Amino acid sequence: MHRAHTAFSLALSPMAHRNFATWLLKSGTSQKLAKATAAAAVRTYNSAAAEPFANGSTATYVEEMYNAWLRDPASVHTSWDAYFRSNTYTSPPNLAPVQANTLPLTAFNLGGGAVAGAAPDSKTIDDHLAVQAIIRSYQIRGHNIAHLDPLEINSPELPGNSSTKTIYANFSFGEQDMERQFKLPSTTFIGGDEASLPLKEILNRLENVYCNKIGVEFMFINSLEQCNWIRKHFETPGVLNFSPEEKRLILARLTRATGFEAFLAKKYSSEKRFGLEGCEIMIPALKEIIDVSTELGVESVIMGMPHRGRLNTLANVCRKPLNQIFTQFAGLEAADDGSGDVKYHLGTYIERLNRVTNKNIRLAVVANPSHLEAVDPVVQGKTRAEQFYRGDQEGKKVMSILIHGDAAFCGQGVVYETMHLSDLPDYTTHGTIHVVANNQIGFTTDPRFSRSSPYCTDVARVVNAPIFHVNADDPEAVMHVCKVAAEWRATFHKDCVIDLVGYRRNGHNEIDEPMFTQPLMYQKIRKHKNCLDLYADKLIAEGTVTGEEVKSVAAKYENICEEAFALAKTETHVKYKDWLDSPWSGFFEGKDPLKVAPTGVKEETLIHIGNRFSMPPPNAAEFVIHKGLMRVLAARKNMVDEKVTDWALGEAMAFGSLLKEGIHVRLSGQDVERGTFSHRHHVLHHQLVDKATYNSLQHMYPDQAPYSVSNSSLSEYAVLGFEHGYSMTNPNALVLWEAQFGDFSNTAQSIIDQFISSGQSKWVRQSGLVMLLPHGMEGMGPEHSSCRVERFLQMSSDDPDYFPPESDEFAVRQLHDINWIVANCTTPANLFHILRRQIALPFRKPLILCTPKSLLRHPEAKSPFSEMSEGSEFQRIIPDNGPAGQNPGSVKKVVFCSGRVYYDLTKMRAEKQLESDVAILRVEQISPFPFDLVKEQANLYKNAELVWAQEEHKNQGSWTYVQPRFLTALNHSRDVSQSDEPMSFSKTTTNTTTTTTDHTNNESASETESKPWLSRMFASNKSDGSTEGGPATGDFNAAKHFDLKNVRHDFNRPAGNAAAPGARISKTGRKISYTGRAASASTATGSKAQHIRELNALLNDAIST
Ligand SMILES: Cc1ncc(C[n+]2csc(CCOP(=O)(O)OP(=O)(O)O)c2C)c(N)n1
Ligand SMILES: [Mg+2]
Repeated sequence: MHRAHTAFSLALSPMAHRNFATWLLKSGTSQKLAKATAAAAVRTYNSAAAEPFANGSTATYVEEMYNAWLRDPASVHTSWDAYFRSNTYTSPPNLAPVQANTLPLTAFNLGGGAVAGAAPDSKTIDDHLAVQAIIRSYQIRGHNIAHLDPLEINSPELPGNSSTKTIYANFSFGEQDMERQFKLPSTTFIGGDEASLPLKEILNRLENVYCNKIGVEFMFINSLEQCNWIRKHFETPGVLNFSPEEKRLILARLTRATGFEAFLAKKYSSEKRFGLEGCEIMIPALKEIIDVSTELGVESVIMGMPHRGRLNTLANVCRKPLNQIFTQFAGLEAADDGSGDVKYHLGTYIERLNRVTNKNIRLAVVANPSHLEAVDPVVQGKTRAEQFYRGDQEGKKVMSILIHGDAAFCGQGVVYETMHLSDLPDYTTHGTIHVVANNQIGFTTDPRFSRSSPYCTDVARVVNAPIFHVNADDPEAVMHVCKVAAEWRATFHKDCVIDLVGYRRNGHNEIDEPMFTQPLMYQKIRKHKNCLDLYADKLIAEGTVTGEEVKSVAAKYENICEEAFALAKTETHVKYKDWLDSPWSGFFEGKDPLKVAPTGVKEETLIHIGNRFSMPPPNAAEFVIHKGLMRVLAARKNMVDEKVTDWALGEAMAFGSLLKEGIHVRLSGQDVERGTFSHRHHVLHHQLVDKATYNSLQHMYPDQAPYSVSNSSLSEYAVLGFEHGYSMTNPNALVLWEAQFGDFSNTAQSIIDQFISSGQSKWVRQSGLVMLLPHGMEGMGPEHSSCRVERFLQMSSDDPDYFPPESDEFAVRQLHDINWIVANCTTPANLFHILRRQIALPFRKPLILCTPKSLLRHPEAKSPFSEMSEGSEFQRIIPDNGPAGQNPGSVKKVVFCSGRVYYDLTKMRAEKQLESDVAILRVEQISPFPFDLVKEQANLYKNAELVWAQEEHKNQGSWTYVQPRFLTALNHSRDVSQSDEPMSFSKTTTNTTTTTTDHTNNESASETESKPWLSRMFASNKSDGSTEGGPATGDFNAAKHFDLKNVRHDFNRPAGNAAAPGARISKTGRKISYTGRAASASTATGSKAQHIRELNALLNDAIST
């Protein structure tokens, strides 16, 4: 199209006019060709470009001509010029034949009346070109008219008519031409061993291949090799022939898929299960993909999928024990901790023998939230990690399959973002097979209102993935497509899409009424036989199976279900662990669950890493480094000599020491290799040689673990999800994602909310992922300032009113119990320790780390090696070590703060010469809140006023999180509780006996009974004295007491003066006041002057006594 347009827009040269005036005036192609051949007869040129049209028979040659003509129309033979001007030529270069077609032109004479060996007449050439164009037209547009829709709502009325119109409207062949023999071009495989076929047969075969139940969309692919591969796999005669055994296997699998849904419908008629009815073929389809892939060497398949057909997939693809699945319907109490999740979200991991290939296979279905498609990048990250740990560099052993709903696949942007990772060196999983369970509806909305693209799969075109549309009512067509998809992936290691076009027999879920919104569609569906019956009828009719066999296979499966159902009834509890998608075998076993390994390292290790990190590549003489970087390296070396570290060096020390200990480190995000703020420089670039780089952290020790640092695509959602998935695979790795600026992390909010903050609670799955979020109000305007730490803190699950029992294990116990860690470190040493602590912990928790911008180069934000060497550790609170700290009794004011504002505060304190009067304490680990240390410090400064100072606005930053926790810490007691359960990581629990997701007031008595928290709320006061002023510390469970009196008290408690800075007065009189900016809708002001004015005001307020 583009080419044609270019051709037309070229101005005709006068020369061209002279030579081709007659040509252009005539309309028929044969006339044009006649002229062209005539011209060829009288002119001879040496160069290829000067050769006439009729001599050029290879596509590459034609392409050459075309390019030459584009550059200068006069440079080619006049006949070529005329041909290109006629706009007949549209073929892109990728569609030229693979090998040179050396066919002499005389070969076109195939009994069309011409004398053998003689030059063909122009009509013969013309007709052959027309046939070629028709073949190509089928390949390009056949899918548009293929019979893809089982309901025939969107199918063409008559294939003949449609083909004529869509495929070859521009070419006219009559009945008399149908028996004519045509030479087949090398761009088609329909002939098999035949070099030529009668036109009728050509059209028949093309019609069958491209316009029947399969629609292949592939001609947009930029690779000729790939296009030919696809043509071959669909066009070769006989590809759709199945043996009777294969047919029986398909039937058996379809029977199970259908039987499973029917069994659930019978036993749990009022339960939501998001059945697959209308697209049951997806189960045999997945099995076929797995069979073929296993045969081709794959040993592990990681799948991501939404609600639809999930239980069926677990049962019949993964072969998860049916009784475990049925137990999920029983509404049993969980045997393990956590909130759990609904049954159609849970993950699984199974290792089993593939009976078809007789090879062992591992299948994982990754747990996923309701948020459609959010699991896609997570699956990719997990797959990538598994490939990495197995040394599977080409994805031959581990692969991913992503299953999508039609509406979500085209509607959710993360699909596009994930697709764009597919070919990036550090993110590729070497080909994903996407399967769309296309039921032609999303909830109540049909495609006419839910997408602007013709297909729901068009997003895949951007990465040149072939798309195989197939009618889900034709099991054999589906199996063929799946086989090709698996072979495609194994051959090219690129994504491809299977679009299973089916329908949805019921409503969105089994309780929904679809006739409300899609009456006509559902009238059709009601009359439509299901796929199993259609296929069984077909196989019976052709004699492959008998009716009795069909019935007996179905009955056998029903028996299996009944047995499992009986077994499920004997279960008393569900176990979330049975649903774990990423077991870490050996990680937890034999470990003291509360013992943290030391994070300090030998000084010589620091020196070694520091020296390596500041060295140019070993072949420095040839490797030309930028002068500015030479200075950076020299400055690093100076620091190492002086035994101090800045931020970048501290981070490198953490990475380097972990790598030394065999811990794989992976840092990913936008521009992380250099670092947004040009401070990191992990990858040195040869200034003269493209792609020649050096990464010193990969060369610290000969036996170190691998280090990978990767600039990512400009996506937060997909890349954060990817790294989360990566972190799930192996606990012995430090996986970090860095936001360019912290605020951009909100485009990945679903990953944060649905996976990172709540994954452990919902799916008993841990992750030690680190999110590095540049944060700090530095006058850069509303964006680029705040990572919105308040949001992360709001999702922290430590109870503000509960002071856990004090013991030596206080800190680690808190970490163990919380959902994630939120910190804002002010020193490189603390950064070093907190990163190392991620691995030193005997469990894994995500770490949300606010990171600095200006502090990266701040002369005071440096740490001596002594703070990182053996015996040192992470400091949750950094006390005041100056004059105030040394003489706490006389301190008038204690300023608690977190993050970079500390340096502004100390500067202001020095300016005011209040070093002895004002103590400044840094809360480095904000969550879980260091109750014990806050209490200890507050007690130390007995007479001082306590202030929380923050640079963020009052409704932002840490204030709303720390305020109630300060009160609890200062009183050293539990204040007033709203719940007798500790706070939870995930919003609701899903086990039907413990909670409800329906927040209506229609609580029946039985509901009250089934919800302990609710019944306790209305129970009589059974106070054991642990309410107001109750036990300061003690047993966690005892301290969870709760009664109505407390609730009332809490509801009625004055909320404090929100407008004025300050003050919730605690019961013992100790209070913490707020100093800082007023609440605001925006994160920062756009004006630098205003920023400075506000900052000065808050510093003054905070420091003045
Ligand atoms: C991000 C997101 N938005 C909205 C929803 C609510 N929702 C659940 S299923 C559904 C329809 C999905 O349609 P489709 O992708 O075609 O899958 P189907 O249910 O038809 O299998 C919607 C809108 C959701 N789960 N996730
Ligand atoms: Mg749908």
